[in-house]
Amino acid sequence: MNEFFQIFLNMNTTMEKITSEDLMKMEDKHGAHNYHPLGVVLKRGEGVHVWDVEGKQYYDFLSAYSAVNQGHCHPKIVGAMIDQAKRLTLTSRAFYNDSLGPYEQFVTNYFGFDKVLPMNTGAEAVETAIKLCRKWAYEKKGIAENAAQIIVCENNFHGRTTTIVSFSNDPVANKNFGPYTPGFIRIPYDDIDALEKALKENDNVAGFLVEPIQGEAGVYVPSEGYLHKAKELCSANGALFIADEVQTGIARTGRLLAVDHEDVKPDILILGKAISGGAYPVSAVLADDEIMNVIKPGQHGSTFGGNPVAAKVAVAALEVVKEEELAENAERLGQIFRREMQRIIDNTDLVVKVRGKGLLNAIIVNDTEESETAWNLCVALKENGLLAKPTHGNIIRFAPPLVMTESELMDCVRIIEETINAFEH
Ligand code: IF1
Repeated sequence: MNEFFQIFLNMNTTMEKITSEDLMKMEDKHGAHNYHPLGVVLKRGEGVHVWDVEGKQYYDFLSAYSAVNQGHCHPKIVGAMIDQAKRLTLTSRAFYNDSLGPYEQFVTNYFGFDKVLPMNTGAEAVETAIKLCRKWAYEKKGIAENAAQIIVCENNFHGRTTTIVSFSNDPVANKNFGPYTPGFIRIPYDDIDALEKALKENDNVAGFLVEPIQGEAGVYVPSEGYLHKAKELCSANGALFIADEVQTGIARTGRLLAVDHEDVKPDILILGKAISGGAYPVSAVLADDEIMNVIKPGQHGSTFGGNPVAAKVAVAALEVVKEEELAENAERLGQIFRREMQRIIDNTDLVVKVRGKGLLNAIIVNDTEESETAWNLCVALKENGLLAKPTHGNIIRFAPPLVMTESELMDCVRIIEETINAFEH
């Protein structure tokens, strides 16, 4: 037998013996400790399910933070990726490629904007929106150079770059990462008076950057009418309304976009995560010509942004959302889920509240933010075959893939109920 083949065989047999424990140790030893994962090592995914190294099956109730809305390894999305990967993966934007134009036409029609600026990650798209907003403010609104301000909200989460963590008020996210980028005004979320005051009291406001539902803050849904009024105030004061729909977008909350619940069209729309169904890092910034045309050649870009694989994957992922009516399913199953959680809450003192929209929901555990109760409950849920992650010590986010069926959802409700009832705290 060929020597190399023999080595390959040996490698394969050793690989097969590797346990979850070994793999966790490997990450702990060789990887930076910038995460604290739940103790499960996943090896395979299909639809609403994932399997660990030992073959145990779980329902995924995180969906990679709402990136896998279309379900794990959706055959249409993976198929599009493989086909394109075999033909052409990257040209850079120094040349045209035959996938980008069709994608740009498709995605702008899909969301109703003149133009798209393609990027890769959510944070990059947020950075792009900030740059676009500032440039628009200087060139169209006539704000003095370097004076533009962008209003943001308390407890925001928009990503991890230096500028984005500069306007976060979470010390975990920004302590010792200074000096911070200036030019941001932070106001309370879901407070329309605070927004009006900030717009009136500052002459140099370029825009208002907001999450339609605050994800990291604990799935905080603003009062009805907030987004609508916020957009009106922005328009009246000549400030751009910038919606970060990286997490809430693409059917997650029961509509294509979370702003659709209030018939709001953002001036700048930021998308990421599920625009690729979790198959590939794809993000996008959408705006009409009047805004987008302030960016000229050389002023912004990315080696991978708008690459042919990303373009094909995004078209397939967005087609799946419509073909499989994922927004409608999220809306319907979300109602059932919150009703069932409320029924459980009525019969336990461990959980006090459920909130959310569509299939972006959270339960609030009866303990302090500093407690480990939510974490321990997630460990118990994992043992019972359902994966979720706490946000803060007393909040658990529940965000399954949107391809879930009603009977699967009821099976998950049963797991959650049994876990809560058996949980000692
Ligand atoms: C991590 C949370 C979710 C986002 C919004 C931009 C980005 C995100 C509204 C940046 C990213 C993530 C990233 C993930 C944890 C996570 C998250 F818990 F922090 F809040 F989804 F729930 N805008 N959200 O939510 O996108 O650059 O990551 O592609 O591990 O940090 P990215």
